[in-house]
Amino acid sequence: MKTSKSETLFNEAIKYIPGGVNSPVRAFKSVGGNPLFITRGEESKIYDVDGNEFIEYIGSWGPHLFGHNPSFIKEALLKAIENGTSFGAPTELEVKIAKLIIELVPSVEMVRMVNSGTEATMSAIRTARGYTNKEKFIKFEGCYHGHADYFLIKAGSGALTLGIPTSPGVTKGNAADTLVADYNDIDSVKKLIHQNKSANHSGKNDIAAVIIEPVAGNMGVVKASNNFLKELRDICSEEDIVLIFDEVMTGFRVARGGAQELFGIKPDLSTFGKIIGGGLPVGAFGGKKEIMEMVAPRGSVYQAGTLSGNPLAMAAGFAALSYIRENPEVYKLLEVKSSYLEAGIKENLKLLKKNYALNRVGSMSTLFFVEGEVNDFKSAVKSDTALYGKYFHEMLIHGIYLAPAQFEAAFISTAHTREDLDKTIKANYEALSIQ
Ligand code: HOZ
Repeated sequence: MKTSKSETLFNEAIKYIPGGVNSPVRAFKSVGGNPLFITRGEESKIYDVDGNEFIEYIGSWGPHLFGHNPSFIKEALLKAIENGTSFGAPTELEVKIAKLIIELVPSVEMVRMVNSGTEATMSAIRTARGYTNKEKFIKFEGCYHGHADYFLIKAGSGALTLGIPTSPGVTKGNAADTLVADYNDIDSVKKLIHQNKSANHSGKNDIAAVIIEPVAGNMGVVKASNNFLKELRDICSEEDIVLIFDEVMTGFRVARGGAQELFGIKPDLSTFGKIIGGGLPVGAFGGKKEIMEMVAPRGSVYQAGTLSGNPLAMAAGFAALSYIRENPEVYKLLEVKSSYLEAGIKENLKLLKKNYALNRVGSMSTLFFVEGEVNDFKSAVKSDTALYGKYFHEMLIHGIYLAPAQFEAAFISTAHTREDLDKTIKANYEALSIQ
């Protein structure tokens, strides 16, 4: 595979951009080698500067539910751009997209648009703090909620991959407000609440929120158990703690109404990103009216952004969400494609006598290079990341582009064809056989 143009660009990039990239995971650091510079995406494929073509399973880390550059999003964008790129003033489309999100996700009664998942999660935490008048919050080891200081404590995704789950630069004060529980372990949550009450000497907790990825995508795909989430919901209600589902990855992806629809559990607040912007930089947070009415200018919790509700981003997002509303069969199609790929890989593993864990929820999946089950952070990090690196490069040579890190998800789109999936299954067999 020719990569000389990507190499030249990367050598240039590292002089001007930290690590040569604008987001760490894409630098290939954990799998070795240099990143490929992409020129174009069309349906299930991307193309790099050296002219290589790949069937890819990142989909810009989730948003491309319909593959790259679908015509209905492109048309919506071209139409919107005729009228200007940004006003910093309200537009009709913001009202329409808010109504649509509320229709698709029943727990959301009011919603605020932001520019990224990180903004969504940090605004949700601030709102929960304002609402409860409490300061601390609980997150789970291995979950990633963006890069606000207080989330970078035992975080997943790039922070985990690069060995900096708790980042330098995070103050002791910030870290002290973040309590960390174990994923899928309700006793660890109960223990933290109990300890917090004892430390307060008041019998009352000082915990504003519990934030969780109901299907974790940032330690690889790990599904929360139904019981665990139900108990979490009950505890939060009993203890006056705001339950936040971080659905930045899962929202509108694992089901029309996100993971909360799959589990049948209503969080108090939800955070979204990715698909909600149809591939443009968008996030949102929303939930119970009573809580969302705390947000300025209706309430006193400050939250703002010039580019929030940007007309181009709203046009792409509205096109994506309208498509989902009008074509509910999208999720059946994704399930058919995803289960086909899963069955093919499982068959390969069987033939090769490798008992690796393959976790899948809808169109998100992770093949962990560890034998046995992966259902929490501790089992996820037992994966052999060096082996994953070899696998990643072998797949690349076979024309399959996966996440350049073990602790991420693979995303399927409706644009992946049977031929794409068969090629992927064949490549998977060959890549696994040489290990
Ligand atoms: N944090 C993203 C993965 N969970 C990666 C973002 C990127 O590199 O674009």
